[in-house]
Amino acid sequence: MNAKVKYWVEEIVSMCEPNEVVWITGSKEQYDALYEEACTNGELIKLNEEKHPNCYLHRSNQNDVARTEDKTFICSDAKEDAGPTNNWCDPEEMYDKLKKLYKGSMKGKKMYLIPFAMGVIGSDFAKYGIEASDSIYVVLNMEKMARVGQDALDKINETGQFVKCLHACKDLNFDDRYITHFPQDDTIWSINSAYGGNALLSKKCFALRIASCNARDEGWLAEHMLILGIENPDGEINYIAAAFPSACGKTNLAMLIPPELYAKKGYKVWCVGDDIAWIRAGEDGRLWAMNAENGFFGVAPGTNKNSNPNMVKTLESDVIFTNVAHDIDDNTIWWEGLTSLLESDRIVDWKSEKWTPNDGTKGAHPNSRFTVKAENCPCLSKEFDNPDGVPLSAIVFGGRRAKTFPLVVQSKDWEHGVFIGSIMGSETTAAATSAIGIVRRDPMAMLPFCGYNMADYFEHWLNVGEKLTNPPKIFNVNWFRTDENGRFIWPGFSENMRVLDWIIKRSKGDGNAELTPIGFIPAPDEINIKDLKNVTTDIIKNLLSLDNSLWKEEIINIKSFYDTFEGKVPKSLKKALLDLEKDLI
Ligand code: SAT
Ligand code: MN
Repeated sequence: MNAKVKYWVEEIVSMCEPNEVVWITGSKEQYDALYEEACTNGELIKLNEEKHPNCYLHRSNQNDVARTEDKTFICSDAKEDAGPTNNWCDPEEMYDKLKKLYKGSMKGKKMYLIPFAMGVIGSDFAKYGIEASDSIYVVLNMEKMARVGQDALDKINETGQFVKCLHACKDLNFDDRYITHFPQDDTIWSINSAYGGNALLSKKCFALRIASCNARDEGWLAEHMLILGIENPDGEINYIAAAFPSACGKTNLAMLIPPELYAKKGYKVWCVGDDIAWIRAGEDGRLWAMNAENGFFGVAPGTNKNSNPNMVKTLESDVIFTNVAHDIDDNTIWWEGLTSLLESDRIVDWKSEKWTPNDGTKGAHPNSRFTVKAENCPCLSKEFDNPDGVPLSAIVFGGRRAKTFPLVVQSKDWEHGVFIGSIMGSETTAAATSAIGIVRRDPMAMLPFCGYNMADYFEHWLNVGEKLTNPPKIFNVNWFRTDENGRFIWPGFSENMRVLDWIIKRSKGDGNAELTPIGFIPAPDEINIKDLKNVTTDIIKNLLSLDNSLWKEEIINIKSFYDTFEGKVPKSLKKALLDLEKDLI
């Protein structure tokens, strides 16, 4: 074993004092035994083998159902390096505090050591980590989400380079919950939570927070983005990476099935990833993107045959469901929106209590999730395992905005695209434990995930663009505009293909657009609405319109957000904001 690995393991073992240390090798026998143990101790419930082959239900502690951003810290040496959007603590102080919490925390328990790769093992893009955890649930989820096992460990032993991830459920005490990152040490310490983004440390903690710091130092981008490929009738595939905040439909968009109008002509959409893209400049002057993960940890409610038929197929077998409702009669699962009709009195809700749809509460937790390997997905891109990733034609930003942002807008150039990304805002969802439905600024959908000062992050984006001779075009979309009754105007889901079609056209220099204060907006007849019920040209015009008075309010809000960076926001972005203000008059 590499000396660095050995040293780290000795250190955490002597601190946590587990009864036993178990290396996860990736063997089927080992996983089978762990599933059996988890079913025996109640951590998992084995579901109906006929209806849900090899699927399991997990219920988390009721105080532990979403990411806890107020308990998430970036412990960089200097406070300024974490920036105003992150909680910061001095690294020594945090290490000292947490050492006391970890001390003896695994007494009587096993410590599992999970070696994993982010990205294709052996790729120049890939990075490696080891997560130590006292949770079988974490082991079994990690097996689906990352490339886990001996091959990853061999790479780590070769180089001695790995992100050191320590996770302990301890007693899930909310007051002593900490999700902490030490970028200067490539270290993550998480304690007292077993929830997804808090406990599957490969995901947001490593692949975004730590990786964004690595990316800053090494000249690439670690982004909260899906990646999809659109194949046209000639067989040409154009790739798009798109950033949306948690629970805004990234997974559905990544697995989109083109509406009949397009499908008949031979259009297809291929999914490369649904959450995390690592993006680098290629020698050809383009940007190349790779999915850092190996599986999907998606929001269950709302997923169904209409919203995401590919995901329904993906979920046919080999899934861990977390906090969904349980039909105890035939031992199957249910969530809001899965099927409409529910013969009930046989359902227990995510809290394991008897439940009917008339109870006025939710059967599945709004942030209930499924964990499944990407290989289950029927529309998985053939490039999924390509060690070079895929070349990007377009980058798309998007938030959940009832009023301000138009259906789609193209930035004037890369720099303006970075500006558009930096002023993103979105109404909050159940993915984090905070108030829901409030607009918060969420640049590049990275607000909770950027491991360093976001003003430096904007600068980094500008620098990356400067080196590209053939940069992707940058767009912003908003599927969520509502009418006076609060109903969504745009049908969304597969119909989003119509917007992506325009985006691809524009990335090739085709298509008509009008220059507005916030960028190029399609001429109304540029969005194909053929066969689309209830969407007229007038509705498209409305969806593409800008309300100057709302935008003026928006600018005040953006200004005060920029101000929180105390002068560090790059000059060119501040100028773009002033230009926007002027142009709106
Ligand atoms: O909980 S996760 O961070 O893994 C999912 C999400 O919030 O996007
Ligand atoms: Mn996400």
